Amino acid sequence: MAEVQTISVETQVIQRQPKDYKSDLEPIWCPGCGDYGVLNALFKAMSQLNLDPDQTVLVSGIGCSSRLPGFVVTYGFHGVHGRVLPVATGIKLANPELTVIGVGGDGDGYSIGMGHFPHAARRNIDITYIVMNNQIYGLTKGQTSPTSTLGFQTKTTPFGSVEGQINPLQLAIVSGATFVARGYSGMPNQLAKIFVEAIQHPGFALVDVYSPCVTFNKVQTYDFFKGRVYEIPETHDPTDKFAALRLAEEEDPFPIGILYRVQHPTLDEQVALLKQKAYTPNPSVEQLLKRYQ
Ligand SMILES: Cc1ncc(C[n+]2csc(CCOP(=O)(O)OP(=O)(O)O)c2C)c(N)n1
Ligand code: SF4
Repeated sequence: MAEVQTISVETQVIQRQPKDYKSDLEPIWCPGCGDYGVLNALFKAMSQLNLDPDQTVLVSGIGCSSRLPGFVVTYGFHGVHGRVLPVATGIKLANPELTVIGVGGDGDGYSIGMGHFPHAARRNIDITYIVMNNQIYGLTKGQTSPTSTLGFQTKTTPFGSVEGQINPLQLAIVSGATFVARGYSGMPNQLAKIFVEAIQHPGFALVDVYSPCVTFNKVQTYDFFKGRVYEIPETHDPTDKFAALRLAEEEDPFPIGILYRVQHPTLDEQVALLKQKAYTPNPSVEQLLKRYQ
């Protein structure tokens, strides 16, 4: 009998640093834009998780914030306005091994993209969705968004907005999202920690980040948030849906951290099971027809 030889192959684990995720493209956001804080926190989180750029995809829509994938050395998909979630869902279903992170603005996600938001949440697709919420449309030079406050004045609402705000955190929770958090780009270390948890979470993870637009939003500025944000205390039970909804209702001060986190089967897991159930090797015509009887 031939002798079995074992060959040991040493695999070297490369620890990537935050700077290793930076692409050659320099961000062209306005100096002081909150999106820089989001990008830097994401670099830190990716480094902590040692994400493999070849196995990671960033998907965005259109807006200042949606430029973000270009600044990171992962795969990227800069799509069309409001379509982050369907594109991200398609990528994850086609290749469940990938880490898929959607990014964009409040206009992109909660206005034109709103039709997709509750459905991605209820399907519990295993993706992370980071919304850079500056409570205004930045790229198109400052119109109201669904998170703009009542009475908010812009060039197109000179007498103040007469439309109420949506609450994306509550909407995500009641729609079935299994991880819901709020971050603030002025608290970058805490934001990086939230990103780490969100990316690791199996299921739909929303991180809504207050990310000030220093050029067009003269109300929700860094000064405004000073003293108006607080870290959610450890005594909060993130599995308690009603406690999470109450926290999401709070304003001034605004709670920052993980509001809600539960575990449910993900869409990609369910689709994999469905494939097993539906698979019949070399089915006969009779077997196929039987399914439709
Ligand atoms: C189908 C379509 N409608 C409208 C636009 C114009 N548009 C581009 S970005 C944008 C909103 C940007 O605001 P937001 O998504 O909040 O991102 P921000 O620029 O503030 O980061 C709009 C309305 C577009 N590009 N495509
Ligand atoms: S317009 Fe606002 S959102 Fe856009 S880059 Fe400038 S500060 Fe950022």
